Amino acid sequence: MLSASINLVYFDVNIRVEIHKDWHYVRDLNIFIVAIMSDFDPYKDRDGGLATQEAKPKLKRPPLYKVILLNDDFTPMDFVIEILMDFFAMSEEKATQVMLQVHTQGVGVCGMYSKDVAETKVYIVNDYSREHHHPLMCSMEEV
Ligand code: TYC
Repeated sequence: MLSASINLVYFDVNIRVEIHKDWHYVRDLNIFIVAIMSDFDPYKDRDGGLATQEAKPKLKRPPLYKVILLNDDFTPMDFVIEILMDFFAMSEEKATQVMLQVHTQGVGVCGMYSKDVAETKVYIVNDYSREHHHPLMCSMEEV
């Protein structure tokens, strides 16, 4: 059921007009504005009662990647802790926990990142380890 309201607006305006290069004010020009406001929505139900549903935008969050460290028998524990603190912003306590997790379980998670950031972390950790002649291996996995 439609409901409607009619608004009647009346006001006087002064309009400036140019006549023969002179500006004149035209007064008492009466203006009526009639606005009909209703709840009729021309975009609503234009399909004549057929049930339709708007397609939901298919937006997916970009996948996250776990950056992981692998255990080996040669890399010094202190070096692994330093890596976790410097490249993964961990406190010394947290870095020690993660290092021990890798040492005892074989693998541990350094953090979760977008693909680009994860790839960069893996690259800098492996590069830094190689530069220091340690066999520490860092890699990534999609979550
Ligand atoms: N297992 C190594 C050792 O006993 C320590 C270590 C921990 C190495 C974690 C790698 O990702 C690693 N010195």
